[in-house]
Amino acid sequence: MRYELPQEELLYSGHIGCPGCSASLSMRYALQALGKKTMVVIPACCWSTVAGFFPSSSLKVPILHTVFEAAAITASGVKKGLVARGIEDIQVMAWAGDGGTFDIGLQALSGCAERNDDIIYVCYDNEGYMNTGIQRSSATPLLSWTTTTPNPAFKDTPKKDIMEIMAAHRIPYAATASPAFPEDFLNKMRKARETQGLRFIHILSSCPPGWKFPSELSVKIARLAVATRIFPLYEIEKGRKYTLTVKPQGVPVREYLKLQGRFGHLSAKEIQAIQANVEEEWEILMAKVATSKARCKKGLKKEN
Ligand SMILES: Cc1ncc(C[n+]2csc(CCOP(=O)(O)OP(=O)(O)O)c2C)c(N)n1
Ligand code: SF4
Repeated sequence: MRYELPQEELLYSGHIGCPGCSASLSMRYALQALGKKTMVVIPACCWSTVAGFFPSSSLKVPILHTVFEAAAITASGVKKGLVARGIEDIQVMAWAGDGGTFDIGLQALSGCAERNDDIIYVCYDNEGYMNTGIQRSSATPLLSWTTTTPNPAFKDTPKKDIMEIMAAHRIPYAATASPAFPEDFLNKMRKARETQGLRFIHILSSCPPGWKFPSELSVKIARLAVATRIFPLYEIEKGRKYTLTVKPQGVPVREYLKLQGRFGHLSAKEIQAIQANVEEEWEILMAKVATSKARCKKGLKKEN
């Protein structure tokens, strides 16, 4: 069956995102799923510029720009303000980079998650502070080059597991998504739209200048992140029920790494170590999926 994307475009063409920017493709899909009745809150990040400068805009829905650390709580305030005025049918979506989510916005996000504030929070994760010149964030993968982890001092700690942090808050819905899998992406955004409370979507956003690859490879690299199991596509409901939504092919990780200049220095031994790490993380995730299935069968899911 051929999958048809919704016709309505809420992102104008001609915006100033780099060619091949996955974060921009993701915004297009997110708004196609959520529709016109959406307000977007954007902290400092690449998307502050891609959204355009007042009075121009690259979006056909309202945007509120906010400070770097406050995407979640600003979105929450906007939602509460709308509800106080009797306007209940607007989705408020925070749209932040990994720097604004994994690092500086985490406290506000944790507060909103603990209160179960009624917003959709999307982190487009390009694994670095790209807008200010490709500095490392806590989402930058192990052994990656950035301008603050230069040769030979590459990143020496692993990527922070933001999905587990969100799961620990027992929020109603969390999911990973990729613009290379539009059907899965749109299904998750629609599911988020139909859910109440804090919904968190983590999108891996391939970034040609930051990851050092030609822009025409962006979707291929995003697809390989899933196929290699570096970025599995799954959902977590109420912090307990894990569901894999796309079965990865299990392509060797070197196929993903070799296309990106930020990993160009890796030795065969280091690639092997990354492969071993990916396999271990995959086993842990699969164990959670299997446990969820067993719990659901036993009817224990009501405990949640
Ligand atoms: C408190 C504060 N510190 C630093 C900055 C400068 N700044 C603006 S955008 C940015 C990087 C944002 O990185 P990320 O959230 O990952 O988004 P990306 O640029 O990668 O899209 C930084 C450091 C700021 N605006 N406010
Ligand atoms: S630097 Fe990366 S995230 Fe920023 S606009 Fe360009 S491609 Fe997109």
